[in-house]
Amino acid sequence: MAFLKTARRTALALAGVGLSALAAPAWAQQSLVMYCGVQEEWCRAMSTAFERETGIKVAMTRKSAGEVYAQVKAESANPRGDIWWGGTGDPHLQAADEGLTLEYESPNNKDLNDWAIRQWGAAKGRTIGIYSGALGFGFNTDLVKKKGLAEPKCWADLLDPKLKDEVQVADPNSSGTAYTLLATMIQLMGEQKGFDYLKALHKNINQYTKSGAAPAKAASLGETTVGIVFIHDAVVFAVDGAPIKPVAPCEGTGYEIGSMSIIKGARNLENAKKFYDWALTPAAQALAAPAKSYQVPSNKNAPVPPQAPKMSEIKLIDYDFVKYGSSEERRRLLSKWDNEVKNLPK
Ligand code: S7P
Repeated sequence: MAFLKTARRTALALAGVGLSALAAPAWAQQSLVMYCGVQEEWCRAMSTAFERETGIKVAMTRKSAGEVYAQVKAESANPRGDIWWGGTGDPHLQAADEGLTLEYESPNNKDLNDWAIRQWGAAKGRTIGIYSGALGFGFNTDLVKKKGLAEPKCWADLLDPKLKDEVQVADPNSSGTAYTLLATMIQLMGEQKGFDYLKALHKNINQYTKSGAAPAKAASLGETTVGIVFIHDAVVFAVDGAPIKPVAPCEGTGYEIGSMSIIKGARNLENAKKFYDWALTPAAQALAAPAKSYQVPSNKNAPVPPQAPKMSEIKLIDYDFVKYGSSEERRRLLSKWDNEVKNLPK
């Protein structure tokens, strides 16, 4: 009897294995879970084009860079995402540092700009540069005129008491843009003076938003006078005719290397690699500009959108991606910002 029961259980188990073995690969071949860190329109353009070309169904979610990092970390025991595409490089580097993402060398690496490959080297192959863009701000030209203010040109100008409650930026915990601001100020001025700057700026901040690009939209709509954003995010609204002027600050500024990583434990690993290789091609990178995203692409043969701010004309700092993307440093600076800046009375 006992033998019969065991035999029946084994037969059922084998049947189960047989079914799932048949079903799983067919399903897996057709899907990809993508965590997307850029603007919704570009995320959609990428997932739709990839689906069309490969027949692989993409389940895409858009989130800010720090939020995707937090999600990938929270899910690390049971990963749900396959590919993390876009968003500032620092959280990708932090994830690489913590072993949350996978080492991969694409055959398309050979066509990429040096800065994209340096990002890959810094992450020991666990992330790659897909675009770059400089940090700055955009101001509403109508409001500046109406308030009788001089046009802001420098980071120092944003501390003007006349701009009290007139500057908007995101929260660096959720936003890669705002973390880039934090790391930029420290690299420009040193840690003490950088934090002093952020504390003084706090007096003029009307809101710390969740998403990094939101202050550009608010400035274009006249909901804030100044929005600190990546310059290309302000250009989007200027190109559309909104009264916003993008500025590359006179003291110099930091920049991002927008990145892509394969999530460790990806259930659809082969599809993630397919997406990764495809996302590095000139054709895939050319999808940015029609989706109103004006970053500089990492593939040397991809067209640079004419609207993209000219990196060679901007005074860029020598941004230390390894240091500011390291797990320890990013965690330390975010907690210092929470303790010393965010909750300061105004
Ligand atoms: O809008 C495009 C872009 O600025 O968004 C990414 C970035 O992570 C901003 O979003 P969050 O600040 O909300 O994280 C940039 O990589 C990209 O250039």
